[in-house]
Amino acid sequence: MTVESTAARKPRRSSTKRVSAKKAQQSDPAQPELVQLLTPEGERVEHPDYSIDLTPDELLGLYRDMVLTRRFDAEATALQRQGELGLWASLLGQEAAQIGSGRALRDDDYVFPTYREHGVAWCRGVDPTNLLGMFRGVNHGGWDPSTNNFHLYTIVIGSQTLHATGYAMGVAKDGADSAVVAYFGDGASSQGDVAESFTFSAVYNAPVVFFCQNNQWAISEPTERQTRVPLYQRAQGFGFPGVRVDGNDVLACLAVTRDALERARRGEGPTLVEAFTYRMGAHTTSDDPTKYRADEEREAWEAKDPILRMRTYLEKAGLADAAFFEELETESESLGRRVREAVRAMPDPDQMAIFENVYADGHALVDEERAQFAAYQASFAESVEGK
Ligand SMILES: Cc1ncc(C[n+]2csc(CCOP(=O)(O)OP(=O)(O)O)c2C)c(N)n1
Ligand SMILES: [Mg+2]
Repeated sequence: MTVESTAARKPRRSSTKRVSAKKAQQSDPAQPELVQLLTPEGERVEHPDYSIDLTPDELLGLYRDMVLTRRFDAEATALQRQGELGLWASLLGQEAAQIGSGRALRDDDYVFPTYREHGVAWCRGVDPTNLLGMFRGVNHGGWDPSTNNFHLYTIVIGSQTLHATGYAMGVAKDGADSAVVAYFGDGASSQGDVAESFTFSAVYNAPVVFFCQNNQWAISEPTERQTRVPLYQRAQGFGFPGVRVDGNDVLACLAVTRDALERARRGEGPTLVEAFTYRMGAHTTSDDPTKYRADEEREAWEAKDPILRMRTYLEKAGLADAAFFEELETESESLGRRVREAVRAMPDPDQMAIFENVYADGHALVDEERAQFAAYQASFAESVEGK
């Protein structure tokens, strides 16, 4: 397939429920390109190109996923403040983007995350306690990527988009119909690696979905320092479709990601999804956002909270009663307790273990460094004995 044949084609979902573009309620006239199925007020709206039809249990499940992910994230932030973790990168505010896209995946799909994809990890079945070892400094990752098709967290900004592209090219060569998702941020979109992965995936028609969480900030740099055009429009120049979705709307994120994954499975190549969202907390626990952004901005986004709007919708639709929310609260608290206890019980690693798994086989430089470190450690024992 040529690049031209995939160029700027807007993905469409075959659905009997589709309503005409004119009839569709556009809840945010200021952003007509934003795909939305649930307004900030919790009102269900239709979109001409994307529809979704979920059972009550599936809707409750999405809400539960978001609540438990937020609870886990809050516990991790508290554990860092108590000195139990060295660092934490909170996903606060991005629950809908991650749960919506994460629940669109099939088991055989493969995910390449950044360091903030705790909600996607949850959807992949990675035990949350396993995410914390790296942030406590007791291991290099904490889970086997092949068990849940969820790669290790990647700190080198944008590099995972290249890994995802290469992996997706391999999937296509195998003749499989699974797809790959590369998560990255608005700041990462300025990296050369991301531009290269866009080019390669387009010309090789790789089954990859580029899922950009535009949370408006790259540490202290706002999105206007990354781009002059809306990020989703970048895809057009590379010859594949881009779509901007309300990243605080779990239903729209699910529908749009599903559509992009199906497109990839059909052999129609990559899609860029820009989930328009907001980082409600600090970049990491080492950051103080009050130094560079106004409180009013955060307050405006609080009104668009992804969990609150889903709760309003569930209540209004009569899908959840007080007992449901109470049970979930109890479940959240026990998750928090389990995570806290698991982190505190994590054993310190053998100090020499840091040299393991650097390379698959032996390496002269690593051997040299291991020997130097062993001698350094031994020097303490000698000086204690010599006294
Ligand atoms: C190649 C590289 N350059 C710089 C950094 C330092 N750094 C860590 S996070 C970050 C900002 C990333 O912003 P964005 O892509 O928007 O993701 P977010 O943290 O907002 O989720 C930077 C510059 C890094 N980790 N890797
Ligand atoms: Mg960002």
